[in-house]
Amino acid sequence: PDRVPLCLDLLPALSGEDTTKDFFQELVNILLSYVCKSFRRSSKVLDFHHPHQLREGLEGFSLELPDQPENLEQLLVDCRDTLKYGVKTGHPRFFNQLSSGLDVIGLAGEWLTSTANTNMFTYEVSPVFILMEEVLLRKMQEIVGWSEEEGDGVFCPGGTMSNLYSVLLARYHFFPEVKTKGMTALPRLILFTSAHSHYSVKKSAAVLGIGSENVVVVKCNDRGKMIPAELESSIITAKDQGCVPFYVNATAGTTVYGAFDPLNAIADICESHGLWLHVDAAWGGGLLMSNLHRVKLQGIERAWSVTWNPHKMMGAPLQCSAILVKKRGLLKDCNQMCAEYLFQTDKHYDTSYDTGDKTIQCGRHVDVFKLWLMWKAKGSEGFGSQVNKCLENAEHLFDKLNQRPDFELVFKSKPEHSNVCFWYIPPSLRNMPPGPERNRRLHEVAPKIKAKMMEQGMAMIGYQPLGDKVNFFRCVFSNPATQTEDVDYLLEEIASLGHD
Ligand code: ABU
Repeated sequence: PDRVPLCLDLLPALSGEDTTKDFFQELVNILLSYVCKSFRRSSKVLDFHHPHQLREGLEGFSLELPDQPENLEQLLVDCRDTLKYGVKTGHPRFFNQLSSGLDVIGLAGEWLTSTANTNMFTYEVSPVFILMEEVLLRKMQEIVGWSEEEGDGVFCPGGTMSNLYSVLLARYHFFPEVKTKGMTALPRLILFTSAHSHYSVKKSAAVLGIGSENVVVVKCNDRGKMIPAELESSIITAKDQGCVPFYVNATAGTTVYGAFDPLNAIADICESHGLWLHVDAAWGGGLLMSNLHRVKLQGIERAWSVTWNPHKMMGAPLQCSAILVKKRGLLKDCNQMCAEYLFQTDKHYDTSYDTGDKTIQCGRHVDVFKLWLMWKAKGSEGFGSQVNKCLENAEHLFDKLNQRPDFELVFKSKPEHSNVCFWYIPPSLRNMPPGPERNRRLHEVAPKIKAKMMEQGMAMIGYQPLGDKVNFFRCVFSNPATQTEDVDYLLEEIASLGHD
């Protein structure tokens, strides 16, 4: 046609094949150009605009939804602009989040997954993906150290949901009547987690009707590890108060410090008090792939459930998060509702593969194919090398910080994970004595540097306060594209933006 094609000219339109192919060819060019730029150090990590600027529309990029269809050319421009104003989380100088990097095979897997556009609830609509999930879960359980008779699990939307599953399952394990009778049938339940653990444990207690006030926050040492003696005394106190402790979350790789709780000591306490031990290894689970670093998770095999996010340290595209459960059958017993329109028991195949009824969702995205494909491409050893490299970068940063008088480490010992926490000390604060005034001013340094960094767009790093520590930077490495030169660049960038 003379006119510019519209979406009505694409498949399923009669003779829509050529237009569809042309459209996709153009789209692939846009995506490939973005992928290549993401790895280029000369390109920006982000092209920052404030929400009101983006909302108002920039250079023809409008978020408003039209009544009349836009043509395909305009849609391609919209696709290009969407990427242009986003953040290149695969850039070697993106240090902002635990999930970073752009794994090419993983991306191919995600593209295929979207193309298949199916649902993980039944074998009849996802035969291959359901079996892939089984294979991946088995492999991960083996790596955790569970026997062949043990182990179940499911991929779900993120670490918070995985942790929610763990609390749900623990409660059901001890009080199966909760499924039908609700919380009124139960005594006052108490769960335990460390001061440095992820906020999702409290959120789970709130969501599940247990109440966030019934989460006991156990003290940590200076390094952010749970103190086992504190855990034990908190359990005893809760029992003395007539409450019923049932669950302990230990963290393998805390969000900010990257600390590993002492799993064996915590498992001993859980065993002696008959409590469910969950290990939140959302961040630290990836270290199980490394022969050098898996020792940091010693004792994880004693957990009753484990959260492990391959979209963090293993570099799988978002989202890819597993909840692994030691006791087989518990997921199903806890969550099954037997909807007859979906989970018919008289199907002509083995319906134990209709895994959807084990989950708290109905429809479920296919999160497994990209990980399965990455595993094929790298092998377990490839993941191990990737993890080792990220931890080498962390050590490089730690060494550099130790050598520089303009930076101060938040904790002085070598990082256990790839988290390195530090302050930049501007010249005006260098000779100030420690105290509230110095803290007040230091608290303002990291946000100001980050704001300038985002405006310039050449790197990105996160900051936060924690406990009695004022705002400090947290640098994390999970992107295998990052090299030591990027680490050096980051420090120079911070020093130049923060110098006063
Ligand atoms: N717990 C989700 C990851 C948070 C982060 O990237 O810092």
